Amino acid sequence: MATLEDQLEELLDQESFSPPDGFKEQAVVADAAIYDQAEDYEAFWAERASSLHWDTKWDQTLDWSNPPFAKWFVGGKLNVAYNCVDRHVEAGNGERVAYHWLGEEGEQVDITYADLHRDIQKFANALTELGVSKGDVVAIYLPMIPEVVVSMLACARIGAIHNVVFGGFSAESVRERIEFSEAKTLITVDGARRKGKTAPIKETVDEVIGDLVDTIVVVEKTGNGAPMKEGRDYAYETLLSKAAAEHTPEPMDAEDPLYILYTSGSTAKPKGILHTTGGYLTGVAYTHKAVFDLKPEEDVYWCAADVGWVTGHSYIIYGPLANGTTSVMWEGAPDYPAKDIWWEIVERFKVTIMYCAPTAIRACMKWGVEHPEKHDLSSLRLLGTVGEPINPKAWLWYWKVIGGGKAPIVDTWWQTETGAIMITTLPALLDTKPGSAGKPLPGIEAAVVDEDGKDVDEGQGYLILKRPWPAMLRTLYKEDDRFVETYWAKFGKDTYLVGDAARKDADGYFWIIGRIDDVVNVSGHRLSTAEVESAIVSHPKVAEAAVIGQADEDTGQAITAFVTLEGAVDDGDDALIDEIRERVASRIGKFARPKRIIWAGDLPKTRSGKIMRRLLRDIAEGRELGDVTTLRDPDVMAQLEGKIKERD
Ligand code: 6R9
Repeated sequence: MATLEDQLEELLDQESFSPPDGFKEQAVVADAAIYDQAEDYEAFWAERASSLHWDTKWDQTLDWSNPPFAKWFVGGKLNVAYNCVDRHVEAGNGERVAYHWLGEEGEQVDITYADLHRDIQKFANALTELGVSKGDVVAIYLPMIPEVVVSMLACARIGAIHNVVFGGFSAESVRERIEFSEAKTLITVDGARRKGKTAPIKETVDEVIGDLVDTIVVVEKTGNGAPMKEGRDYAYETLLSKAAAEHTPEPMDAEDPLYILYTSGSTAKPKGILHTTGGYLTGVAYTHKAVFDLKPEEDVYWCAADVGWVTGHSYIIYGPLANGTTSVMWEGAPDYPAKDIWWEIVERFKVTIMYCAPTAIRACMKWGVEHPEKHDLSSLRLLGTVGEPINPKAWLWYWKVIGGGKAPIVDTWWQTETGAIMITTLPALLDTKPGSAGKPLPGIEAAVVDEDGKDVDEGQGYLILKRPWPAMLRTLYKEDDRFVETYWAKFGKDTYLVGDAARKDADGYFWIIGRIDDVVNVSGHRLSTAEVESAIVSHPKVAEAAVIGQADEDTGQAITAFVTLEGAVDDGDDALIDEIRERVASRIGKFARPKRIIWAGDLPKTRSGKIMRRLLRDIAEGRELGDVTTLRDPDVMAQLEGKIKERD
């Protein structure tokens, strides 16, 4: 029998994959006419918005009279928390599980829509009592615990703007984001569990917070005796137990802010992406249902991201809840208590739809098939990825090993800024091509353009979005000028500059190449780091690779590849270097062959799993290392420096 490697190797030549038999017949979106119908995009989005509950209907679908400042569903009023929770309870679905929450030590809590309804109302009352009102910013710094859901929705219920900071960020970053957003209230936790240890979150926050906030609500989760300051700090449970049970949701204007989420830009200062109420909820509810082919009564959906990223906001919280979904929420890491925990979760809850990042898939590949093979994954019927381009080898592994070759993969391209998925394959309607995100969703117009903004029919260039869409960011919080300059200056005020390079193929499929700054120029040949990486990892012995353009006297830039090998093997030999270079030569061309290959035990990644190529460029070119504070594991850099010295 052919080994898995052989099978995957063979599949690498298969250009596209069709939905499995019978998929279309049962799909939520099964008629390709939707793409044409959505050409009248205002009417299309108005129809999607109608599936939400509006207290007052809008009088104008889109006001684009002052681009790039869009207003959607002008004059409409609605409440996000009401739409995500109350209306399901009122429809008789209160006993449906919203989240199967699983804690690191194996504790399971099934949280129903009625449970959420009860706690959110109480917490909304408690926040109001504490003086938080409509339009105030509330910072949330919580791990993956049920209280994070309640906190976000309680804010939405009273019209406060939440500013969630990913739990893996340092207290210093929290302070900075509180300062930028002028939040006066912080919701945090006494301690956060991670891989068997407890991090003293509250204590660390206290060290940097000074008198920046007036109020801190502390979820006493681990009982680690965190310090509480009289008159400023309040225990979440105590507040809840004292709060009145009923709360009337605040009817919000469609354009009232829902949240701010900070994300990195090309300068050091993070950008405060601002999302509003009606358009955002319309965008996430529709895409969640259509892209994941969601049947709320049957599916068990699991997005394995963290709520602190936009993926968590849109596809753990708002999209799924708006659709009345039953989700899984996992507190911990993918390799604790063991490397098969993800697959144990899939088996235990009979997960039908799974959504995660390519970096996680590559980690699982590296750990080996024995972990998923221990579990029954047959419930899975749809798989999704997000966050970075996925190389065909990881795609095929996900498809074959996890999906058993019967679950379509949706590779979803979008950004914090876009709020919702923009480019992907509607699973019943489009074939998938491993490595391509697919086509713009109905209602979305994307294009690849050249330096002058002219459409590139087939080829590569800047990825842009042409029409306003409901879930788009409205501005950068308190930085309107930066908003205009960053996204709308290069090609004009009706063309959103994504910041990614992409290629469009003859079938109109988009292949995301990577951030504009991840493009390498070798002897005048434009190359994407992702493209070269993909070629390198197609070698059976390679687990992961990061490619950078290193300044080179002869060729302008030359390619340096940091390569992690499969299994326990640490360093490769010269023969393997030749094989890898040959692979790249045969897949892309000789000019793309890495000049230097450096064996890396691990790669420097941000906490969201993005490889920090900037740091790799710094060490390859012998520069002082830039800021490493956002790395998941700062030690990786020291190890790599050692490796480079050894070689040079
Ligand atoms: C949702 C999210 C956005 C950037 C984006 C692009 C990269 C995201 C991708 C992808 C290729 C995909 N990206 N999804 N690249 N294929 N399916 O990740 O938001 O953290 O703001 O990152 O991530 O470069 O511009 P965010």
